[in-house]
Amino acid sequence: MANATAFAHTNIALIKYWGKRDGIRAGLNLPAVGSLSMTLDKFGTETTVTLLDAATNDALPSISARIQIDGTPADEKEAARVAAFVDSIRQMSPDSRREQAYQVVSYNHVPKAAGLASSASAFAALALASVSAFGVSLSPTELANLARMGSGSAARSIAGGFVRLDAGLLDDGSDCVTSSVAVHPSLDLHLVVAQVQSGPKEIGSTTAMQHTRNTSPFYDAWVDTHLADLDRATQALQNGDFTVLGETMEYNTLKMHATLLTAQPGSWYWTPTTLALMNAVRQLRKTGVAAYFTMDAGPHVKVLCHSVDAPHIVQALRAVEGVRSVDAVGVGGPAALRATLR
Ligand code: 2P0
Repeated sequence: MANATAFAHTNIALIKYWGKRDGIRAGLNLPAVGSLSMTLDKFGTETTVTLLDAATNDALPSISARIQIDGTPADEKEAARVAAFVDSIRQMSPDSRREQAYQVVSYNHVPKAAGLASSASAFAALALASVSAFGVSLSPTELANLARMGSGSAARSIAGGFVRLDAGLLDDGSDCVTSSVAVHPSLDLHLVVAQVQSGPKEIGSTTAMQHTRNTSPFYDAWVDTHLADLDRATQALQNGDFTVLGETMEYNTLKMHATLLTAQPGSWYWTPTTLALMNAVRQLRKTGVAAYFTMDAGPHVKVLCHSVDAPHIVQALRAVEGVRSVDAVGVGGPAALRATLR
């Protein structure tokens, strides 16, 4: 048996991916809009892909038994999604591994399916572990494209640091690529992540963004105004303009959530605690603390700030009723292999 283990950090979009474009080849999972993210040092996913000999494979009762997430067999839907992704990589193997059975064992160091972007780190780690186990050699750009086919946000968890994903225009996806954004040295950025008490989310982001696209009258405006946000935020990151970065980030997340609120039927990921946290951040700003919020497909609130302000912000957000935990998180590095035994 051979195995490969990879770790990928999760990332949070400062400028959001929300909506897919139809390509001739829908399997490419091409976004309708670009995005810009910060990789998080504390959170991520570790995934091991093990190639199985025939006897071990025969002893495993089902596809779910071959795909384990956080110590338990994946449910059927998750297992099918993971297996389809790994199968597509296995087919690229240069040798007899094209036929080989495998097992996937994955641990999330981030709350799964609750809006903290575990699918980003999950598919980035899975892509890297799979190409290594099956002997497929890819450039970092090709690896990011591959990860995107598993989950759009996963493309941004390959390179580490601050990553921009351009949507591109071509149907073959060849201009939908990631690039690293060099952050101005004066911006020592942290993200304060306030987790709100909640269960698994009711609508997955893939379903929610399709529903929005199909039914919200605001969706076209979201797409039409998005590139201006992406360019403004990218330049602010490069120029060290924290105010422009923060304001653009907040504006962009509120627009994203507005498309979901105005879908038919409308929906929202926020709880009363989410709103209380948004108010708390605006209150902090009134007292001179540079802090801006963003929310993804879940109720949690992430606050962009300078590292020097993080402890004060953590303390303020811990006092908000309904908050489960608050962590200050720095900038994470690239996805990397942990071990490859042959
Ligand atoms: C993002 N989100 O840019 C946005 C903001 C959620 C809100 O990427 O369908 O799980 O697998 O490509 O990557 C979540 O969507 O969607 C996401 P798929 P994904 O981080």
